[in-house]
Amino acid sequence: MKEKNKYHLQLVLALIMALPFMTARADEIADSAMDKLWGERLELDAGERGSWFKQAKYAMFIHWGLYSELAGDWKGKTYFGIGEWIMNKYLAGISVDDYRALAKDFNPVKFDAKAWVSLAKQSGMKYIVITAKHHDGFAMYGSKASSYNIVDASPFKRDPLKELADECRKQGLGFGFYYSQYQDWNEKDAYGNAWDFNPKDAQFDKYFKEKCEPQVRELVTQYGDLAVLWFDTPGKMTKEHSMALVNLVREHQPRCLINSRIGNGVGDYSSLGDMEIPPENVGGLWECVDTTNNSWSYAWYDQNWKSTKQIAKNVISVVARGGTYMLNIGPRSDGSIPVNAQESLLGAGKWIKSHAATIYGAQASPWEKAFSWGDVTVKGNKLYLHVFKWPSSGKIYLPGLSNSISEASIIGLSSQITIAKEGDWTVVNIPKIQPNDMIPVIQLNLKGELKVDHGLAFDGETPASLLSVFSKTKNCEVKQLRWMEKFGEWKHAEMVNGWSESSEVTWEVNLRKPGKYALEMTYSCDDKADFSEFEILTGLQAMTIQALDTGDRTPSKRMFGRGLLPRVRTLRLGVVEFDKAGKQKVIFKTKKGTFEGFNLKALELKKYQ
Ligand code: FHN
Repeated sequence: MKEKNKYHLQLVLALIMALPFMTARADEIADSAMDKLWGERLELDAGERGSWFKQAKYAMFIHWGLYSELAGDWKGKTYFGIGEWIMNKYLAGISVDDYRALAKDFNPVKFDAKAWVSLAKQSGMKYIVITAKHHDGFAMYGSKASSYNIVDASPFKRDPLKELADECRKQGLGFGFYYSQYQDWNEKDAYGNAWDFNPKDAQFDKYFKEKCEPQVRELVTQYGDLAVLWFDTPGKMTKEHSMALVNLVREHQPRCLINSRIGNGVGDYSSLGDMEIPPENVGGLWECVDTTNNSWSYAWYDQNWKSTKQIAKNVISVVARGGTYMLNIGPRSDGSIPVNAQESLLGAGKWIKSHAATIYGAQASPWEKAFSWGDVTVKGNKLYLHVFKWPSSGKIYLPGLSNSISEASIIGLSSQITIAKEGDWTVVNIPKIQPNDMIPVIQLNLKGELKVDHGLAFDGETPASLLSVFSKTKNCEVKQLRWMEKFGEWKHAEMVNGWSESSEVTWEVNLRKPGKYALEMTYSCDDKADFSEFEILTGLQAMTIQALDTGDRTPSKRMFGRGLLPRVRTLRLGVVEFDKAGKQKVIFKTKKGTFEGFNLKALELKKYQ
């Protein structure tokens, strides 16, 4: 008994001694785990106020601030990742004094509100959201609430956001502000800066009342009608704080929409994770935010520009899942916009304008997921099949469509299209050679009310992804894994994990024709799960396969010593044979080994050739 008490005392003492370190660690985790700061994915709906948002579908996001001047470099060193975080201790860790000094040289002489708005407009975007204040705390507009702003602290002296707001109105685009309400690295009383300030001394309410609220009041009262107030990283904001901002916006801008990153579930629409295009249809009012390259703000080394086709595809994919795509540009500190971004945006804009009906106001695909050849949007009785990969067979197979088709055409072209029925499959016969359009769109006019069986299907010609999100799981679960390969640049994948000896994942797939097919697996795996065995039951087969280590790391240096860095790869598992068409089960079961550390993204059925 005595021994036990002594042991308890030692344990308590050890815990007390470890407490400061544990707390410091908790702070670090809190401000590094950006994805945790987003909050949960919510299904939100703004009712009638959201109707313009449902029509708009495509917007421009702009990250522009003092960080644009550094462009990813500090004192001769390049910090790879998202440029607007360069001040943070996870990148250069710049002191408040050193960072504030940047304002003296911020002089965007090439800034041209008219050209920026024209770019957005010609790109097919319907509104612009720009950083009024990012986490660095510097206001990019003339703020009376803090002299740390572009008019008072920089040689530029002008208010570029006023010029942009006016120009948007002139050119008929919506306008909105990004405002970082919780993190302000310039303020000791706000959150985020644990390298200059002690987070334990922060009096958040003081910062909130003296800077955050007054600045949001300026934004909602001095820039005319706003389409959107875009808040970010709500972290541990209380509901009272979130509501105070909501009320402020509502009082002065009753039609303005607020995104979910206001926190506490009080926004009008949901912002999914950064750079996240979901694999399944998502309900409610939502957006996907993404960038033209990798960093949000300008970074000199970041040349990973999305192509014209990639941008158009992303717009289509987001609309086909039911959302709005807000695509970011990072202008340089002189106000110029990188030409590569401009070219791709304008190219995509040209395509969007000539296919406007398939995007603006269009609804999500009734199949609720993409096909490997492309994706579908809907308007009234019209289906729009956007063909990303033109099938050389000259056939597109649509599963489970009950309607008959009164008219079929390729938008903007006079090519011949015929329709045939093969059981519950609709066969769209198209020219074997892709018409002269970056992404051709086939329009099908339907008779009667749209009715689709949206279950998984495999046409035997184009690959079918049996994604984990579309499976039924037993003794395991589908979870979204998020990781960054460069700081702040998020990757997302829904994976099955939490395996045990009795885990089972089942998909039901509608097969168009019997035959032999190749089966592949997309997964990630660490060395602990290396060699573990799984059984796949489908068609005439019972196949045993072995997982190979893909090189997953936990904790990973790239995740700042926390979290997992998955290395996703695709492995060809073998050949499977089906002796009949129609709905079949594909069952994936654990068999032998240590399964923890194995993440299954999808199985794929492909043509066996
Ligand atoms: O931390 C910010 C980041 O810098 C950028 O502004 C993105 C855009 O969605 N939001 C935060 C991270 O999610």
